Amino acid sequence: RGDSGLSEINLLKRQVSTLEGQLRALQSSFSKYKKVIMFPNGRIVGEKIFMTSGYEGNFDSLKQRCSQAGGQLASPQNAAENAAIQQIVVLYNKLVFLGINDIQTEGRFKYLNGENIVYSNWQTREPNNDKGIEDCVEVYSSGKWNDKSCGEKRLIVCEF
Ligand code: 289
Ligand code: CA
Repeated sequence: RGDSGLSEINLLKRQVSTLEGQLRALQSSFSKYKKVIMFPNGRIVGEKIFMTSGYEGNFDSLKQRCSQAGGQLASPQNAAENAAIQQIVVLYNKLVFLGINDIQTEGRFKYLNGENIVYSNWQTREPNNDKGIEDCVEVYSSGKWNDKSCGEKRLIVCEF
């Protein structure tokens, strides 16, 4: 009984050490695949991944495409997330629309889930609802935000 208990422990030790080796190999291969997949169109910030496909369209079309892909239109909640989106704007030299708007109540900007925004990075004198038709939010190459007509075409950036 004593001997068989010991050999069972030794067997388990060998199995754990094999699994540890396999886990290390998986981790190193996953880290490489992450780099490949993120190059050059994706950015990782904490748990979030921002990604563009290069598609351009109006707000509704961008929103639909992100949701069809299982994500949502980029909705930065802090400066680091906004900086990641800004990098994509600069890389493509194209402005993007965020998953933020004040369609429901003028001047009250919300995420797509209806919650009030917790972070903003407005350009000076924005949002100005120019001509009374600006309910969506575009990001300039400076990372600053401008409210803009949702019918304009902008670069897609989804978050996953
Ligand atoms: O149609 C007006 C927009 O193109 C933008 O024009 C100016 O840059 C500013 O008035 C912006 O607020 C405005 O969205
Ligand atoms: Ca504006």
